[in-house]
Amino acid sequence: DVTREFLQQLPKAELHIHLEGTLEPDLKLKLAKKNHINIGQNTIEEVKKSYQFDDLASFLAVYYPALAVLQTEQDFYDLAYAYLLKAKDNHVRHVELFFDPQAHTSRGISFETVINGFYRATQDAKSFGVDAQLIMCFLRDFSKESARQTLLEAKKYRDKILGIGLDSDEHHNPPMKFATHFENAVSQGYHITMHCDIDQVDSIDHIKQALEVIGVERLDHGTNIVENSDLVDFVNQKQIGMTTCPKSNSFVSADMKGKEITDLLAKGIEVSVNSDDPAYFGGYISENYWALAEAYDLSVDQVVQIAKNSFNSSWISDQQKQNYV
Ligand code: ES4
Ligand code: ZN
Repeated sequence: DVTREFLQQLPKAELHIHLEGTLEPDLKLKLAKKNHINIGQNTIEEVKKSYQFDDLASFLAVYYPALAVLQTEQDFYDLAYAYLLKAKDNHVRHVELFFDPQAHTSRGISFETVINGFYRATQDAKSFGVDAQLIMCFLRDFSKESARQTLLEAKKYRDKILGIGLDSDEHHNPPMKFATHFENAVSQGYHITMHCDIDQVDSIDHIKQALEVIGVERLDHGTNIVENSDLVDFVNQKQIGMTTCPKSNSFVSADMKGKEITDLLAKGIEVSVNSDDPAYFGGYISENYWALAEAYDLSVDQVVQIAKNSFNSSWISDQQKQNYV
């Protein structure tokens, strides 16, 4: 039977998690105090009470301002290191971590401070068996010019960044806004992926742009493809990985989209299960597997397939994949 324990011990890859979304209330308060930043709350209970959101926009309005507590390279290190210990606990063998440099450079923190802190933590995680890589995301509600500058700044750290993604507020910010930057990223040898969040006003259009024009290798969320059988066929044939996040879905919409996730899985699509912003959405990766498995009565074969998909759609080398699948 599929139990919480089984899911925790199952070796997994995590492909959709935002480092900024792993900032737990206790570290948030600790950093606020150290850096003399007033975040409006003084206790863990107050911080948790401020987590009131029911859609993407209301979530992001809570999420981004609080990042002000991150100031020094050590702060970024501590944030990533705390997550990587949790990854180890969850038997995550390989993780591809999103980070949002513009959420920090826009408030006067240097790109160098951010990347050096995060990268050093990924190197230290090797000692306890977690292989960690970084995916730099553009904030899609920022300008094209800001994204261009961010990609330029990343050049100096090319060997420390595995891929480029796109996140934040999707409404009125279609993939095509950043098409030239993704083309540039591919020419620099980065892998590419992007968020196509659930139930957006223009979900199908955005997914088409991401898949057919920009040529992403994965879709983050993207479950609205179920509305369009041509897109389902496309994703299946091209083996596009889909990184789904059940607990996140439950927060920003009415349900975890388990029907969509299990339908796509049954069709043979490389669906994985991930935690998105676990400090905000109530659980790390094993809890996301459990939420889906419990609600949809998944079999051992199904959850093992999801874990295999997570390695297969990851950007580790084919040789490294042999160790896991
Ligand atoms: C995010 Cl749930 C979600 N959607 C888009 N961008 C994000 N960044 C962090 N969490
Ligand atoms: Zn996400």
